[in-house]
Order: sequence, then C-alpha cells, then structure tokens
Amino acid sequence: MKNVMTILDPIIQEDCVNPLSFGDALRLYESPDIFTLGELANALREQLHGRNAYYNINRHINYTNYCVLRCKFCSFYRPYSKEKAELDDTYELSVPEMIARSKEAYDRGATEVHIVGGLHPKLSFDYYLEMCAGIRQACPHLHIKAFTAIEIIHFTRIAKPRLSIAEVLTKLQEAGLGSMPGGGAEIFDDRVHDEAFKNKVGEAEWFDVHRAAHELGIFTNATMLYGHVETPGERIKHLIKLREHQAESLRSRRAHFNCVIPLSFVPDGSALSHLPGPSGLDDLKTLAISRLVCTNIPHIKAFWIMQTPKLAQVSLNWGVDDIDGTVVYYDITKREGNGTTHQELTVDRLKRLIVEAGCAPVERDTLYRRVIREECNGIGLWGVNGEAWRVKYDVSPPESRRTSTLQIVALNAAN
Ligand code: V47
Ligand code: SF4
Repeated sequence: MKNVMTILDPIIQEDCVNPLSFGDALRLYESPDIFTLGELANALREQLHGRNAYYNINRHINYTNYCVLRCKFCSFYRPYSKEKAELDDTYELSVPEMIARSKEAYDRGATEVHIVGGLHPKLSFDYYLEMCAGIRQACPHLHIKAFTAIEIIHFTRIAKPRLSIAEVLTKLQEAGLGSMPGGGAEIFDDRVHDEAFKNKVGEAEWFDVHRAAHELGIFTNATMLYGHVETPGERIKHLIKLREHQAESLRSRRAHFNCVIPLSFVPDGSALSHLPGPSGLDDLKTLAISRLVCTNIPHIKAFWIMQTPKLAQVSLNWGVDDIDGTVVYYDITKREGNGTTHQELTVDRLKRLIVEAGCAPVERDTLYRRVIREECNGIGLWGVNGEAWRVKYDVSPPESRRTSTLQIVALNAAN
C-alpha cells in the first residue's frame, strides 16, 4: 500500500495550486486498487472533518411534477395538458399547501425545507415569491433551500417583464430564499447533454446562475448525475469544472459551493430504463473521486435516497462526510419507501448509520453550522451553536400531538 499522505500532501494545498490532474484522477478511478482510492479519499475527508459525519433534520417538498422538459433520465415529470387523463398522477401544490407542509416540518423541529419542482408552464413568478414569503412568515427560522439553476432560468423567462438571473435571485432572496440546492448540473458535456437532456439549458447557464448566486452571497451546492450515458472521463471533467468555479468564487465572491452531491442514476420509469444504473462499487468510487478532485469544496454528500442508506453508510469511510437528512417525502426518484413518496429516515436511524461507520454524528443546519437541541416535557428547543436558542417545537409522539395549541416561538425575538 502506498503512503497515502505522500500522494495527498501536494493536492490539498489551501489555494489548490497543485490539484489532482485529469490524468491522475482517471488513473485512480480506473485502477483496480480500490482500497488505495478509498484510503486516499478517507484521509482527505479526515483532514477536513476528522471523524465528524453530518446530517440534518429537513423536509424535501416537490411543488409540482408538471414539466415543460423531458429529460431522458427523469421519471418524475408529467407533460402539461388541460384534459386530465384517467390515471392522472399530476399535481401542483398551492402556496397555502406549501406553507402548511413547511410549518408541519418546522413544528416538528426541522431546520430546513428543500424545495424543487418541474418547470411548470402556467405558474407565474409571483407563485414562487409568495411561496418563499409565506414560508418565511409562518416559519421565521426555517432555512429555505430552493430552486435549481434550471428553475431560476425558467423564472427569468416567465417573469413579466423578463428579469435577469441576478434580479430573479435578488427578489427570491428578499422573499426569504436562504440558499440553493445543486440540481440540474447533470454532466457538463455537450455530447451527454444532447443524448440525455437535450432541451435543458447547458453548463454555461448553470454556471451563470451559480456565479450570480455566489456574487449575491447565496451559498449553493453542486450535483453530478452519474451512471447513465457518460464516461468516467466525462465525470472527472465535470468535477474539475466545479473545482475551477469554486476557486473563482473563493477568490472573489461573497459565497461559494458548500457541497458536492454525486447523484446515482435511478433508471426505473425513465426513458433510459434499459440502462443498468451504477453498481455499488461505481457509487463508492465516484464518491471517493469527487472528494479527491473537489479539494476546495468543503463537503461531499451521499444523498441516501439515491445511494441507499446502506451504501451512504459505507461511503462515510470513502470520502463522504454528509448523508443529508430525514427527507420524509421525495417524489423525484423512488428507490426507498416501496415505491411511495414517503421516504424517511428518523434521526435515530441516521445517527445509527453514522455511529456504526465509526463516525461522530453532527447535526448541521443548511450552512453546516452545528445545531444544538434540548428537550424537556415534550418541548424541544433548537439553535445554532454559539447563538441563542432559535425555535421551540413539539417533540411529543404524533398521536398525542396537539396541532394548533403549541405556539412556535422565535426565542431570539423574545429574549
Ligand atoms: O436535478 C432526476 C436528478 C436532481 C433522476 O443540493 C435524478 O443538497 C437520479 O439536485 N436518478 C434533483 N437522479 C435532486 C438534487 C438534490 C438532491 C439532494 C440534495 C441536493 C442538495 C440536491 O435529481 C435533478 C436531477 O439531476 N434526477 N432524475 C434519476 N432518475
Ligand atoms: Fe423536468 Fe427536472 Fe425532470 Fe428535466 S429533470 S424533465 S427539468 S423535472
């Protein structure tokens, strides 16, 4: 076994002057010596985070499955039609429904809502502004992480009059948007783009949105959808593009990428359902190589919904330091939850996965600040380490929960 630190030392310089080259990354990725790859990624992960592994208490909400696009890898979208088919599973959530779902999560102690949806042909930009403002008002300290770069581009087109990316982001920020998820990146490559998601905006626009967000001080994430029609080399080029963008943001912008989320392609129900999707080893190697290439992006997340809880757990020793959160409902892919959208891990299960992997569970908020909690007589309090308690919530079991009697109190305001 090689001495991993002699390989790692030159690539983890703070200013990233000597990052892993394309050729070295590809050699590592394709090497049969999977243990050296895992050990290297783990050594870097430990250098950055020790044995800490992060999770959060969140709620994913997908506001509509109508979409004007038809990405071949996607089984979530439904075309919009005025005539309702007999077996119609299309939906769109109203603003009051979005607020009610967010409030339900907030009242149970969630720190984040993660909101994304299809590109709806009829909803106006006001719908999204009202959604953010309504959630902000009903749940003052709930972090709203919402809208992929593709949705932001869609909003610039539907706004009347049309708006620039920066104008859309500023209006959303004023309405309550806290940060942005990393979706829609897929694979930054023209061939893959034309084969798998031809009508979606490409890499230039994806980076335009994230550049504008970082300039406005909005932190974002970055995804890579792997295991469909792309090659290992195309994955590595994608990761290098993220690293280069991050270097610019760290140098000159107010915010940057917090984490990379390699998303394992789930073929079922999509136009690419004939493909096998990534194997477990492919998942592990991709997570590890993401850690080693994106040295200047602090966190690597294995989103357990797509990698499965079991593999997400194993990956905690392969470069991953974050396994996302409780999620609760997820409509875009259905690997867990026996084909239903109810896909939830309890905090106990998240912690168990982490502890069994030999790591220390750390509850984080969206911006990776440590969350602290205290519980007494069915009442919980959460806050961010070093600040006053923020939110009081109900920890009683669902059957004994009183729906409207418990007031959520913003303790910062009260103190
Ligand atoms: O943009 C669509 C992907 C993304 C499939 O930022 C698929 O913390 C696998 O971006 N198989 C949305 N993936 C999800 C996303 C995300 C998820 C978790 C955390 C964060 C974060 C972001 O899902 C889409 C698309 O790339 N996707 N279909 C599929 N069949
Ligand atoms: Fe629409 Fe997103 Fe699915 Fe593409 S991936 S079809 S943009 S919902």
